[in-house]
Amino acid sequence: MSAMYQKEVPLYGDLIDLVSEINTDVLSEQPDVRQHLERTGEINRLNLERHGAIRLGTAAELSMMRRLFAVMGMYPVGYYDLAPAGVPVHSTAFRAIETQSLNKSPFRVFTSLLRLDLIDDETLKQEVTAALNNRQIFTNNVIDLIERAEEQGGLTADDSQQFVQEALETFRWHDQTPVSKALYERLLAQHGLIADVVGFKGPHINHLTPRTLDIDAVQASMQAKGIPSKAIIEGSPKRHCPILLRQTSFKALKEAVSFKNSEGDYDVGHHTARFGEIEQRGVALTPKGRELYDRLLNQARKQLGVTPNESNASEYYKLLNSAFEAFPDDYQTLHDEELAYFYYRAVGDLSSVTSDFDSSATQTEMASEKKAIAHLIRKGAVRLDPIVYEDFLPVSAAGIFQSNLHDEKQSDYEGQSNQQEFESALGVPVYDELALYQTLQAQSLDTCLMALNSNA
Ligand code: OOG
Ligand code: NI
Repeated sequence: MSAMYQKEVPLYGDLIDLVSEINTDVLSEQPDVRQHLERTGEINRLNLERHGAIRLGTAAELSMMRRLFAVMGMYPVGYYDLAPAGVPVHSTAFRAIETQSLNKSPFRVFTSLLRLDLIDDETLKQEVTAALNNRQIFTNNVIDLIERAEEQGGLTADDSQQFVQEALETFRWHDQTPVSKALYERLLAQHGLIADVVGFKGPHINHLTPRTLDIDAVQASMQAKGIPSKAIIEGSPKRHCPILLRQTSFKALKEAVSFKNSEGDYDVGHHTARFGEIEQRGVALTPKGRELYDRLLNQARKQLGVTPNESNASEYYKLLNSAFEAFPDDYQTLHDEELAYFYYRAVGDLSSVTSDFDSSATQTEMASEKKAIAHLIRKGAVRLDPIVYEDFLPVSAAGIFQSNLHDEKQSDYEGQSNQQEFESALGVPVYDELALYQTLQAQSLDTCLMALNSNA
C-alpha cells in the first residue's frame, strides 16, 4: 500500500524522505533515544507507516471491511464522533490489540462511515443511496478469501499473498468517477466528504502517516521547503515526556479526475482529498489524565477564541504551552498521580529490596500494593515503561479533516452521537481503548510481581 501510495501521490514520497532524514538526525544526536529504540526492537521499523485512513459509504461496506481487517488480526478499537466538529462521519480504528502483535505491526486504519442521517436534502439522499448501492468496493476474490479465512481460522501462505493483492484493489485511486460532474458538484455543495465518498468507485486510501522522532522539526522543514503544511501541529505542545498523539500533515492536493457523462464519455474536472501526514506518539493517558488533557486543550482553544489557523499559529502555541504547564512532565509523577499507563518491569538487584517486600500484603490490599510498588520503583527493582497511545483523538482528527476540506462553511451537526448505530453497521461492538490499556498495565503488574516473588 505504501509503494502504491508513493506512486500515486509523489509528494508523499518526498514526505517519507524528509521524515527519515530527520529521524536519522535525531538518532545520531540523541544516543538515549537510539538505545531505547534498540532495546524495544522498534529501530527496524522506525520509518514505516503507522496509520492510514479510509471513508466508507454504507453499513455493508463497513461490515465487510471489518471482516477483511480481521483476517490480518486488526480489530475495531474506539468510537469517534466527528459530527460536533462539522464532519458528517463517525469512525473507529482497526488495529492489533495485543502487545506482541502491536510490536510486530502497529499499523492502524482510521475508518469512517458517512452519516447519511445528517443529510437533510431528501432528493440528494436518495441519489446518494442509489450511487452507493450501485458500487462494489471489494473484488469477488477477496470476499472468497475472507470467507475461507473465517471457515479455516486463517489462510495458507499462498492464499495470504493473494489476499494482500486482492485487498489492495479496494484502496486504489480511480481517476474516472462513476458519477456525473453535475451530481459530483451537488454532493460537493452538500459536503466535501460526501463528494469524496459517493463520487468514487471505492474508498481510496486518503493518507498514510509515518512516525517521526521530532514532529516540530518536520513541520518547520515542510514550511522551509514550501510543502503546503497544515497550519498547526495537533495535540499537546512539545514536552519532555510525550503524551498521546501529535500530528501534522501536508494539505490535500488538487487532482485531475474525469466524470462520466450520459454520452458514455468523460468530462474533465478535479478533486481534492489525498494528503500525507506525520505522527509522534507518547504515553497513553488514564481517564483522569485524559480529562486533564482535554481541559487544558480546551482552555487554550477558548483563549484563542477561533479555530487555530496560519495567522494565529504562534499565538495558539503560546497559549497551549502555558496551559500545559499544569500537566506533569516526568514519568514518575505521571505514574504516581495515575495520569498515564505504564508497563511494570522487574529489573535490577532484588536482594536489596526483597526484605521490604511483603508479597501477601501486596496481593490482597490495593493501598499497600501501591505503596510497595512505589517503594520498589524508588529502589530501582521495578522500572516503568510508558505504554504507547495506539489510538486517535477526536479534536485532532477533526483538525486533520478540516484542513483538507476547502469549503468555507463551518457547520456543526446537531445529530446525536450514535455509537450503537455505528456498531450495528459494523456488526460487532468496538473495543474500549481505555480498558485495553488498563488490562495491559494490570497484566504487566502481575508478571512483575510474579518475577519478584520467584526471585525473593
Ligand atoms: C481521517 C482523519 C483523521 C487522524 O489521524 O486523526 C485521521 C480522514 O481524513 O479520513 O486520520
Ligand atoms: Ni491520520
